[in-house]
Amino acid sequence: MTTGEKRLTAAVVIPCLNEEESIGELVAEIRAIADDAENPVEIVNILVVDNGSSDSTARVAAQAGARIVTEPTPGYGRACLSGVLASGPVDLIVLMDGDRCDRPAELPLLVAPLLAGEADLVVGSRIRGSFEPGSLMPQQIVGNRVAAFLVKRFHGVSLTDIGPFRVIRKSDLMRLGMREMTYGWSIEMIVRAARNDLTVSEVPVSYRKRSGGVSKVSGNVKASLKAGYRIIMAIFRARKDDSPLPPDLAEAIKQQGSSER
Ligand SMILES: Nc1nc2c(ncn2[C@@H]2O[C@H](COP(=O)(O)OP(=O)(O)O)[C@@H](O)[C@H]2O)c(=O)[nH]1
Ligand SMILES: [Mg+2]
Repeated sequence: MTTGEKRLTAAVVIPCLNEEESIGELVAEIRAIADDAENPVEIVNILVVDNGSSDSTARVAAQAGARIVTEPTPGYGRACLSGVLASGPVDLIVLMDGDRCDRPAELPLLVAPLLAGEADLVVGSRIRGSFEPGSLMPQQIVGNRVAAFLVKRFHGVSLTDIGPFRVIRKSDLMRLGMREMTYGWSIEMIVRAARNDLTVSEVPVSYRKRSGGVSKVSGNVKASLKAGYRIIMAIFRARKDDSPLPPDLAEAIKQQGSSER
């Protein structure tokens, strides 16, 4: 990056449920790239969204320098949306999980297609990149392939993975009308982006084993089946706009509209 050039600002949103063993180090890794003047975007906010952790996730994350968003309603999607709504006036939203599987140091790779004007939503693909043995369960790989197949079939978007590490302009994300409150959130974003004529692309990323703690989804067969069902149903739901928007999102969109007029 050349000196004097204005960088886009970004907020990193991390949904977290009982991640006290990994969240401190993850926030430290993000702060390390945030302090790097060579980083192509300026990270102005690190938001850890906790809804119902029974461990010290919130305390550890706050001590590491994150802002804590406390969301009373449970759910992965609900947590992501609350983080986005609390992120303030930033250009970009970066999403990643709190188990330290995604690598913050790869953020420059993720944002490159967006900054080059080649993509509007960039998703990190662990399949095109790499993953440590045991970090992705077979059912996760297959489930994501099935979801990717349906997205290709319905919307012509070619992806190899539906990963959590991604970047999108906040203004674009706000107008997508995200409605999924649980694990359908990630696929919903892709389907709604495609329906809104945004360019969705993927870049290879590498994926680590979680640093500690317990998987809420892929490590458990029953939870995986349930999440898989929700993800597939979310693809079909995201093809329509017939369900009401979450009230806080509807209000934020209304306010954004009135301030733009
Ligand atoms: N706030 C919040 N975070 C969640 C919830 N469920 C999962 N997470 C977080 O979402 C991320 C993905 O969950 P994880 O258990 O790693 O699922 P896996 O990657 O499929 O094994 C982790 O950072 C979790 O802590 C939830 O209900 N609320
Ligand atoms: Mg995980």
